[in-house]
Amino acid sequence: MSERRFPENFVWGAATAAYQIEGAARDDGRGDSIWDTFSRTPGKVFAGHTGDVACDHYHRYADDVALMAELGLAAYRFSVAWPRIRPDGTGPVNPRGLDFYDRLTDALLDRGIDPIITLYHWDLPQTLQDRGGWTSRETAEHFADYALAVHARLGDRVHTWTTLNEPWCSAYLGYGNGVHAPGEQDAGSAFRAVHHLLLGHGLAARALRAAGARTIGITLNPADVAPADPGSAADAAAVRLVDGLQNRIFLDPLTGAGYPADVLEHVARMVEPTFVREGDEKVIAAPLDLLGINYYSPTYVAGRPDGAGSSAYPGTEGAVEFLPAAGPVTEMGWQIEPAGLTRLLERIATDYPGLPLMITENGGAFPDDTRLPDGDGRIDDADRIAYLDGHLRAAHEAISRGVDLRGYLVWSLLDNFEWAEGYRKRFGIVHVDYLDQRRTPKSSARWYQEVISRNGL
Ligand code: PNW
Repeated sequence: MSERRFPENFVWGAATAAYQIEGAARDDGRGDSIWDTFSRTPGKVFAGHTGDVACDHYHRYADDVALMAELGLAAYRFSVAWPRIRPDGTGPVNPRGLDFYDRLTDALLDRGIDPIITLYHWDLPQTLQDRGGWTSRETAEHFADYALAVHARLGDRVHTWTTLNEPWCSAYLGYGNGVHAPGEQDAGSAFRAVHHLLLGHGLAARALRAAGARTIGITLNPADVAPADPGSAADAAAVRLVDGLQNRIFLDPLTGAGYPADVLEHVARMVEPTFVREGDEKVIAAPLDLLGINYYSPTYVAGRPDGAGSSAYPGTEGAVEFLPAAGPVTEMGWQIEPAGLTRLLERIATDYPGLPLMITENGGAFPDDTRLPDGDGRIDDADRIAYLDGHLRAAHEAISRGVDLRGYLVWSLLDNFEWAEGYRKRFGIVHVDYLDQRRTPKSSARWYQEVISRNGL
């Protein structure tokens, strides 16, 4: 196979999220988040797993940073836990919570690793949920205040700030189908949440800019949506609908075009969109320096005029069918199709020109738990290497077609708390033994180390 080199200064890194790795759920004045409440509610998370201990990264961050340095990472994307910074969501800042991220930031910089902060990776303070959470407009304002508090402490050293991780998941899985915290199931709530998340992003981006932040972005999980049957008009309509509800509902307002008319029409069938106030779209369109893209799998849809489909999208019940994966899948059941990443990157670069892109998550869960370290401590995750290799080739292909792709962050550095799946799904390039917290780099970590050192495949 021919060699593929990445552009000079291409950023190689790894990503995690606070609730998935930190543990220390009650340390140093941290308040509860909606994920604490949700995971402690029987029946919500596989086998009753919680993030109480997770990878104990809160206490082991120094070793984890040493591991990142060993792998040669240039950047590390982590999230800040809002309930550590403002345990009640709105009240006084908890300096001990900020101290942790201060130590982590310094440890990274000491090793020459660039910190990329995500301000919200799904752990809303429970007290704010008690007041409506993201269905409530005030949450957007509190989010901007919280963002400023983090920036005030870390802004002298951290230069890349992303506001939200995957607001699609927060809104549709959290408030629409209830698979994620806070577990609400209401289409209207899901759309209120979309708007207030975007508004929170815009208010935070504006505040961060005024405070001097250099690079401001947001991470989405846009989908490469394709029809089951390219010749079917019903499938084409389903593609348009899902593209609207997953991609354009976020990307259009973020880039200044406002909400798409067809999407607003769909929303209005479930809830009167009076929560969209005059001037909001201008706030949401705050200038972006970076768009983070999380990609795992392609999306194939079919229209079901008979109403017999099944769908996670609020208000599409019955009208859309998501096709079961064809071909190889990861342990999540997600279809493996690297070409979908090329298509997605090209589409975004074409329809939303001028936005620097970064792959802020890509990776796969594979059944490593059946391959615990053997005598010589090796975990040969050849399937993960094949997945990553294929997607890096796909990313390289997009670059060669002119896409302004600045970096790639693998999901994830460590095996961790995979939300509703608990610890049974492992995405790490580093194995975590949850009994003794031992870290063991898998073969994929060594492979990635090689890729980084050669800046190519
Ligand atoms: C993303 N879906 O989550 C998150 O950003 C990570 O925290 C997570 O661990 C990773 O991907 C792997 O799941 C998603 O159901 C969760 O479509 C669910 C979906 C998509 C993304």
